[in-house]
This record gives sequence, C-alpha cells and structure tokens, in this order.
Amino acid sequence: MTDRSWEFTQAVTRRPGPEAATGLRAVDTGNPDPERMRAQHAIYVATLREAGVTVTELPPLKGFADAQFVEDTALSLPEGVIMMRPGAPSRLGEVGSMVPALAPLFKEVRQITGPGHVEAGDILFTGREILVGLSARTDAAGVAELEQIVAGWGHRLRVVQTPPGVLHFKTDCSLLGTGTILSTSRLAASGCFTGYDVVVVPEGEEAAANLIRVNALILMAGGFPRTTALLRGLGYGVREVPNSECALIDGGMSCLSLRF
Ligand code: CIR
Repeated sequence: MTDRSWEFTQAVTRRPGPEAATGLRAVDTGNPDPERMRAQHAIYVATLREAGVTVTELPPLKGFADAQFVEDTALSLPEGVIMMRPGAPSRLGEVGSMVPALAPLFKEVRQITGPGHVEAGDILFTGREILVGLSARTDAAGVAELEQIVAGWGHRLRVVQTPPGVLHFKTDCSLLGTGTILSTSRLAASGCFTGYDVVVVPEGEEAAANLIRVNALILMAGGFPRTTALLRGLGYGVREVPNSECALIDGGMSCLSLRF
C-alpha cells in the first residue's frame, strides 16, 4: 500500500488514428478533427514527459475509434496490472491489444473474465483504497470479480455510485495529492469522499474535474480558468493541455494514459 499513488515513473499512451472522428459520445456536438487531436495528444505526451515519466507510445489501433483512451482497458497497481472488460461493446476488443504492450512492464497480469464489466475510468486508486463507481459501463458483477483480485493483493475496495448521466466515476473526480480529491459538487454531495480533503470544482467548470496528478505536476484540460487559478492558489504546479478534440468524444486527461 502506498499513500503517494500520484507518483509515477512510467506511462503508456496510444496515438489517436483517423477513426477517432467516430468515437463514442453521449451528446453529439460534432466530430473531432483527427489531425488536431493528434497534435493535442502530442502535447499531452510531452507534458507527461515533463512530469518525469517514461512514456511508451503505442500506434493507433485500426478498427477502434476510442482506443486512445487506454486508461479504460487496464487498472495498474503496485502489485500488477488488471485487464478490464469494457461495458461498451465496441471497446471490448481493445483489451487484447494492450496485453502484449503491458505484460513486459508489470510483475503480474490479471484479467476480468466476465460476465461482468468494468472500465478503469470508473476506478480511483487513492493510495489508501480503491473506489469503484457503478455506471452504465461498470456493473456489480464486474466489480465483484475485481474485488477478488485486489483483495488478494491486500487492497480495500469500496463501491460507490457514478452520478447518473456521467460517463465514468473519474469524469467527476481526481486525486490531487495524498488524501486530497478534486470533485464536482454533484459527486461530493453523495458523501463518497468522507475522510478525504475535498476541493470542489467551480460551478460551470465541471469538465475540469478529470485531471491527473503526475509527480510534481497537474495536467488539466485547457479552458477552465477558475479551476486553474484555484489549484495554482493552493500551490499546485498546473499545466494546461489543449483537449478540445477528445472532449467532443467524452475523453479527458486521465483517459489518455495508463500511469504506473
Ligand atoms: C467512450 O465513450 O468510451 C470514449 N468516447 C471516452 C472514454 C473516456 N474515458 C474515460 O473517461 N476514462
């Protein structure tokens, strides 16, 4: 068990391909521009490197429009990696392609075999426990299978609820540091962060809640000036990464990498 679960030495990312234009989305506000998405993705990867991690970049995965959101396919823990079983049928096939990339990097590789589903966008490892939000993508059967695996590694798992209409649990929250969570007010109101220090995202900037703390830096999507000012005022080192294209298909900072 580590309390500094925001410290990382490595990350895995996958470059978006031309098919990213057709990625899944809850509300259609237009297709992302794959060329611009690639350019923004390159800035994201460069910022991860600035934060001090070694990044393994995988090539685009043909036939999978959402494959750049590698986070959803695997949960990385100090003991090993657990391959997920996405609840979105079009994303199930992404998992197999991640195994050969991840296996050499982890001591152990485990697998959610089903029939349940879990996407790691619904999982927040705070260092002291693993919070899993039930959602349209993550169900009780999947969480039960996950719990068996992580309990074997000595982790406590707590089941919580992803707010209705929100894609993933981590769409609405992030780990800012040891014992400190950034959350939307709608999620914080559920009481799931009792015992943590909670920083609430300013109203109207809810989409800023999905950020990543990587060593001394916070990577957050650009365009949320009040959240940026709030976090800088609290003493965090913040880097804004342009994310307009992934945002069109419901993707944020955490989805774009697997960190360990
Ligand atoms: C999806 O709907 O699966 C993708 N378009 C977005 C996935 C975002 N992933 C995440 O929040 N962890």
